[in-house]
Amino acid sequence: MFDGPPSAPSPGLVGEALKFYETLSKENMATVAFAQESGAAVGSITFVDGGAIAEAGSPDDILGAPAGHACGCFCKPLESGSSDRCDPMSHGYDTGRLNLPFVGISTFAKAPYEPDWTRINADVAILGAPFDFGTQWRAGARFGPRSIREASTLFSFGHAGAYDHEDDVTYLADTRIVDLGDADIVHTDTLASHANIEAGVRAILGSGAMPVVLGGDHSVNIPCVAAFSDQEPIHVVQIDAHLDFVDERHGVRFGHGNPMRRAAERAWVSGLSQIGMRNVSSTAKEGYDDARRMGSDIVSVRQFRAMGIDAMLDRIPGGARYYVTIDIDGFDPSIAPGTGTPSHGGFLYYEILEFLDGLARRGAVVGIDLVEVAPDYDRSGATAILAAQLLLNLIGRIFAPNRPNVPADDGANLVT
Ligand SMILES: [Mn+2]
Repeated sequence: MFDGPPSAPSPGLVGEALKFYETLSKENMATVAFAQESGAAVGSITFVDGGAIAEAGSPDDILGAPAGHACGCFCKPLESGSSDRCDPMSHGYDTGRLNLPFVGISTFAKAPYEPDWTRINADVAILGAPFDFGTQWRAGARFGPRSIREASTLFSFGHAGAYDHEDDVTYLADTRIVDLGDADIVHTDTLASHANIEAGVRAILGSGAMPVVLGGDHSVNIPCVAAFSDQEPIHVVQIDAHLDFVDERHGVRFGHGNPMRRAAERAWVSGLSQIGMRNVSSTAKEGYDDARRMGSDIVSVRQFRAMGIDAMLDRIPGGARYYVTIDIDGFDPSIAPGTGTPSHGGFLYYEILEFLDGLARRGAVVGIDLVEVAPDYDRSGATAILAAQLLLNLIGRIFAPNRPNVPADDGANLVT
């Protein structure tokens, strides 16, 4: 059957399509535009009360923008991108495909897929790190990136941005996101897998985009932070139920209990704010002693709530370059059960969104990872939806006008 806009129009195609749409749309008024992959339009059809008129026209006449993107959509291309890549937020309700969230390929936020890591041209680049050999209890975070991408389509209706009525701001309207796919993972080989993740993050940083890495277990933070070795110093802000500050156990130094220790050792990490630690099963006492000695500020969920978000923000150096690492188990298992090591007494959504919103006003956010989503423990999908919702709302706020990541017209608040 006829399935969306034709990819190989022929002289008789408009007539064939007319017959099809006559049966489909007899009762309705509808406008249908056709284009071929080369970008040349072959015609448009307007139905009025069951009648049809076919007319020829140029792509711009018919679609308002060059057509024929690789993804098959009819949206406006990215301004600075090539003509084969599209701006997913430019989909309209009155032109082109409707492209509902459950339709199409699940890149993150249905953003363009960029498999060539030498051609990154965006504000934000998404990299999957489906690695979970670093876990010490339940594995499954290797399926985190796919689940977060799938969940993110829920928020990708294409309303030309995301209007927040409380803030009276349309977020994500001008933010260019690309999805690079996943770093290659070599089963049983942690260091090779981590090296591939590091190479991806380095490619993103080299392009000037902000990396957003989808884990994977928390060990993937180790190559992410390693990739900043030739950058200006970063302050690491961690949301997590666990301190992850183990130095070495049975020779293991790159598992998911080690990343904050490895980060604290890096010369380019100026400090750590570790938020959400609670209960048994976090790092042993010597880890806490080491963390404090190495400069960490450690705050539990109950301490965070008692002091409030503003006081928490005041404990973090102002005007710094922040690297944000979010372990989904920092949230309460009642809203995030899909993780390997859940721990009750965790955060709720708006506590963390408001905190991260404040952080994105306090300085530039230069990198993010979100880790430990293990979707098979949550058949509702709510954990992956939480991850996608938090990331999209955070990215929107980081790139909102006049934030430190986005220079004002006079460049006054540009953080370099
Ligand atoms: Mn962790």
